[in-house]
Amino acid sequence: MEISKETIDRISTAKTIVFFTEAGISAESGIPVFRGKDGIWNKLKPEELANFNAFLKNPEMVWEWYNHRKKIIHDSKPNSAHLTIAKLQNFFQNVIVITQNIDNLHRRAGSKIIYELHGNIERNYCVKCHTFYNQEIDLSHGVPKCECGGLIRPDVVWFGEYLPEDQLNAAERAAENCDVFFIIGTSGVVYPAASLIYTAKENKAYLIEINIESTEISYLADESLIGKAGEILPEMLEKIKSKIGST
Ligand code: BV8
Ligand code: ZN
Repeated sequence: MEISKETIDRISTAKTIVFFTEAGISAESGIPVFRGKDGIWNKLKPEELANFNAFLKNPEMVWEWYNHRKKIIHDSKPNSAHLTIAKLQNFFQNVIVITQNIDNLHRRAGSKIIYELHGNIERNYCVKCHTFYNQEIDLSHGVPKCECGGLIRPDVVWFGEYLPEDQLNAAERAAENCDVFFIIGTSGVVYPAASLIYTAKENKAYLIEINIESTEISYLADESLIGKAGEILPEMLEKIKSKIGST
């Protein structure tokens, strides 16, 4: 993979590096992405699944979908892309992950600073009293209910719902104050998360896109690397290590 000298220089001299990641970074862990030929949403539309009204109308179907995804995630492992991002913490002052993924793979890979913009599939809460239920959800007795009688839902952000303010504000600050901003495995169409790319650009960060194809935001990147994140990132780490002379 041809990575420009400018890119290696910019990374090697960076103090703060942000990794903005999406479904594509988890594809090599066996977790299906949303769009594209085998995307989850080919079968069902997002509005039928990832939104609160769909949940109220048919909580069984929505829970079936999330439990299906939980099983896939439970059996998956962080791939070399997640692991390389975690390793980079040993070489740079600040390595920050901003993810739209709900699969917890960055945390399992060892990343320390992670802003989860769209929640986390391993957490659940009662829609009525907001009590958290983070043990495995058993669907054998129908839709899980709280002691107060309220429905229990996954702690993920659905379409039409606000992102967690603390995570979004922290992500904004990171995008405003970083030297290098990686955009990995996203089609860049879901907002307000995608607006962080423009924030990083305005802050004069060096933007590096890693994707298996070019996207709507490729024009913003200072370098667009076409290929699998799990292959490009480990190769990039080797080039950086030889550049900064660490063993
Ligand atoms: C909201 C959690 C305020 C649930 C998800 C402008 C401003 C604000 C809002 C909007 C706006 N325009 C439209 C909206 C509404 C909406 C939106 O953005 N719609 C889109 C579809 C146009 N946004 C919202 O509703 C957000 N909330 O705005 O609140 C508000 C409140 C009330 C009223 C009005 C406004 C909430 C959005 C969050 C939805 N929740 N996930 C769950 O996961 O179940 S979104 C979900 O879909 C993901 O989190 C992700 O964000 C998105 C999918 O995107 P991608 O990850 O990019 O997936 P995709 O398959 O498209 O792409 C994968 C990429 O990887 C591809 O490019 C592929 O080439 C690449 N790839 C594949 N393999 C690899 C690879 N790359 C590298 N290596 C590989 N191996
Ligand atoms: Zn309750």
